[in-house]
Amino acid sequence: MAQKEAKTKGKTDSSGHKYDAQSITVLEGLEPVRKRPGMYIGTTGPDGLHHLIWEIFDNSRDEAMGGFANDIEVALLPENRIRVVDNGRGIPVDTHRQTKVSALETIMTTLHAGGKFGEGGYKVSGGLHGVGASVVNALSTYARVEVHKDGGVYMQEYAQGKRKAAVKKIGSTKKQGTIVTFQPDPSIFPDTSFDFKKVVNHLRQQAYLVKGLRITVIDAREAGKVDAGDTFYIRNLGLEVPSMSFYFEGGLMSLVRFENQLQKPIHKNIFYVEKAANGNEYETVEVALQYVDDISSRILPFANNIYNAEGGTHVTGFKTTLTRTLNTYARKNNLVKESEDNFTGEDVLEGLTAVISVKLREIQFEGQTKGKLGSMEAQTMVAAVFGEAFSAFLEENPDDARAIINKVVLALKARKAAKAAKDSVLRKGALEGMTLPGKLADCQSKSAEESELFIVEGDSAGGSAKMGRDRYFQAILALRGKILNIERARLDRMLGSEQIKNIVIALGTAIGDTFDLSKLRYHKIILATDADVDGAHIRTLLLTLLYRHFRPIVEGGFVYIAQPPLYKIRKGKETFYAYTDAEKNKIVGADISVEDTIEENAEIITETEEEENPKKKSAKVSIQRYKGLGEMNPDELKETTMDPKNRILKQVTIDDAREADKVFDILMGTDVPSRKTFIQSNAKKATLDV
Ligand code: 1YM
Repeated sequence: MAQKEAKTKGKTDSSGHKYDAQSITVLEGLEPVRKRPGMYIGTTGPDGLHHLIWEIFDNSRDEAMGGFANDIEVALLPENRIRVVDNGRGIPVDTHRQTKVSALETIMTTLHAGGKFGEGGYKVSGGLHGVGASVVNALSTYARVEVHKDGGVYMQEYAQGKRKAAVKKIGSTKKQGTIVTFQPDPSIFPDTSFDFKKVVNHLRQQAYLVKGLRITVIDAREAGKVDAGDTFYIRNLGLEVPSMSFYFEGGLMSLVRFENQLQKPIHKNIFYVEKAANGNEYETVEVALQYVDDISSRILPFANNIYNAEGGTHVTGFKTTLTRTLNTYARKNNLVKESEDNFTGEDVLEGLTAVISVKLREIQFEGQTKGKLGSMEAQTMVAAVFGEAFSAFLEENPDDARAIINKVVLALKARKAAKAAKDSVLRKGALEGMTLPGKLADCQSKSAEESELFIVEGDSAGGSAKMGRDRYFQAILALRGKILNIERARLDRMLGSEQIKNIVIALGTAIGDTFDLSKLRYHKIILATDADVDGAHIRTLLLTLLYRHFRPIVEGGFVYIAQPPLYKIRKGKETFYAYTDAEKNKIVGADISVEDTIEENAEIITETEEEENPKKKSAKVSIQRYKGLGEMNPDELKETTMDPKNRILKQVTIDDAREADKVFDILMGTDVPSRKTFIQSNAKKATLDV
């Protein structure tokens, strides 16, 4: 049963910041977490699963931000276990006055327990952070905490959030720190397998946010049984497994440099400021920025080290201050004519890479996801700290300043020219024409909520899709692949292309200043391209188009990628479709290898007869690999890719689209070396796939 105790407002002890078990407040059992996991971690999908790591990691990171730790290791272990280690003070193990149990146990087994929220604490908190360990514990089949503190090693184990026994002293140590191991509960998470790349990307970002903190990520899942034994850091076991270590002296400045590594900076010095605001060392503003030769902008905002995908008050403060400061500087130094218009917010953003990180004691987010910062004081803090430092930067670095102003002036001119051009296009009615493109096989429903638009590569797949669709709610727009060759045309020029125009008209939202999300004609835009290099190019182009010109459609979650099967497998009388190689192997039986016998155009790749494989009963298996959507007949396409009952759709996130935008730049861009490596490494991948 959930046991609730009276909330005893945490009284800080006289020293003002030393916390012990007594400062923990508000206790509640963990049942609610297992009943409604979504309330605590957002979702039980991949994001929620990875959130478990972030929660434990955050406690280590907070310890580092307090100046008590500088070395964190996160290891992915066999059986989807995670092990997080830090060299901080170690979670307190002394006994709690109210509960008569150790602080460690309280933190691990009760909700809302945490000693970090009273006054005088060193840390800033993102709301739930620091209380997350119990949530992770509740959602794990197994968890174990080992604390090295004051010469002793203390240990406690748990199952589904319940302790197995009291905290035990299991040895002595010269080390100091905390080791948390946990195994997510498969009855809560449909898929408990972690994505190493996702973990690496998140932790790299965190390393930028905490200067001087070393973060190591290790993928030891393939290492056989990992017995850490007395080992504190797994990396000391000398396993031959993938691992990465991040350590950035430069903090956000390093992050801007990283973000710009494939870009061409237009000025040399990266602007950087880190300063306490309000004369309060717990409330800080940190900003780094650099302009590159590009039209899109990349702003990465963080509040208390939490990434805010939807921005918020800190971003507002930043943008208005950036615009004001650049206008003031340009006028003061006669870099623009007096008669010229002021730069707008849009002009000063072109080509900008900026990272904004604020730390606040009390933090408010809008919505549950922490995607948007709501704290009003962040706006004034950023305006004050950034405004002063950026003016000084411009004064002290006149070469950088001139390059930036020139770029912004160019953006202003381009904006005016584009507007004039668009106005004339609109006058000609090119986009407004009521007539939908002939290429579009529209659906009957007029309700956007239930309507879907399949953008299909190639006329032959388009034909199959038209025959296989449910014409009540599914519309088909077939693209002729070659014209969309992205190596040929720049995106801006492509807006003049017939094909792109068809997409724009089909979407119904118009483009640019007249864009109106409420006019979107389909709430599912489904990209169906082939699983080959050309298909990937076309998908990149479409995502880039959507990212640059229809971002709200992506942000609204209206864009999907169809996942056609890779193989059709006949096994006796049954037919299976496999969407991945792993699935194919599972269906076929792992002992049958077909890889070696693939022929370029062979439909049936292999047949395994009983004689060849006597151990297998009735192993007559035929495998057909689909090279493109056009190879499927209408029924197959309907059954596997279009019918909501069976199909798999991948929802495109803004991160996916941003990634595509980057890839597009590499494919199109002026940076020949990275284009070369990109194409080479992907060519390799492409041949591996076949
Ligand atoms: C691998 C996970 O949880 N490290 C960690 C957690 C704590 C401390 C140190 C800590 C904090 C404080 C004092 C304090 C936590 N302590 C608490 C509580 N690593 C990991 N390292 N002493 C140690 O906040 O003042 C919650 S988390 F509540 F006990 F203070």
